[in-house]
This record gives sequence, C-alpha cells and structure tokens, in this order.
Amino acid sequence: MIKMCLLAAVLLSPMTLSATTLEVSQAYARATPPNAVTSAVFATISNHDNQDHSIVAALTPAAGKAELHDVITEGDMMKMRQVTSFKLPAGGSLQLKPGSFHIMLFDLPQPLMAGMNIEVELQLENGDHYRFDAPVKKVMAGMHQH
Ligand SMILES: [Cu+2]
Repeated sequence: MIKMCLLAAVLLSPMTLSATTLEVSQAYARATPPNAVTSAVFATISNHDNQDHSIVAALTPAAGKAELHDVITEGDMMKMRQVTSFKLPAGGSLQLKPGSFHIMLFDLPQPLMAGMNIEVELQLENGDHYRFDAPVKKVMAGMHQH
C-alpha cells in the first residue's frame, strides 16, 4: 500500500514531466484598429531550465499566420524582419517588446480589441510546446477611440 502511494506521488509530480521549464510573464497583444489584419504579441519569456533553448515557431487561433520577428536598423530606418528562432539562454530571459523581438500576427480573422484574450502557443526546438494567454491591450498612442 505504501509502495502504491509513492508510485502515485511520482506519477503526479510535475518534476517527472519532460516539458521544458518556461515562464511567460507580462504577455499582451496589441489591439488593432477595425479592418487591420496584423498585430503583434509581446511578453517576457524566462528559461528556468539548465540548458539553452530556442523558440522555433508560434501559433495562435487569433491569426492566420504568426511569425517570429526582430527589428533592425538600416541607415535611419527601423525595419522588421522574420527570424528563424528566438534564443532562450539557460537561466536567462528574452523580452519581446515594441521596437525589438515580437511575435507578428498576420491575417487576423477579426480585429483584436482591448479586453479580449488570445491564446498563443510556442514551439521549442526540442518539440515541447508552451501555451499562454495574452490579454489584448491598446499600446499605440494617438489611435482614435470609439
Ligand atoms: Cu513584425
């Protein structure tokens, strides 16, 4: 009987799962004006694992397509470009923020409005998946309100 209890405890313990230890905090998606079909998701992603990982793809039911983007400066122009992965060093964290790394959303089936929540899934290089919710927020100044 004692043996069975121990076995159950081991099976239920999250430590026995092979899932990578990621933590996503301060996630949000940018609210869009009506008829806009692109947006972006920002968050702080921490890697609590003792080895490096990388995010190789992102998915969300809120967009037809999601890409990993970086922003580079060319001359005095800021340009977005697609990258193949976001590096997550062991014990480190990566900040996705305006003007820097972000998850770009294309082909939105409906506008993202403040108060909504979208589900985002990250795929890691080792096949693990990580899901989080991103509340939709207005982040650009000067957009007219209804
Ligand atoms: Cu972008």
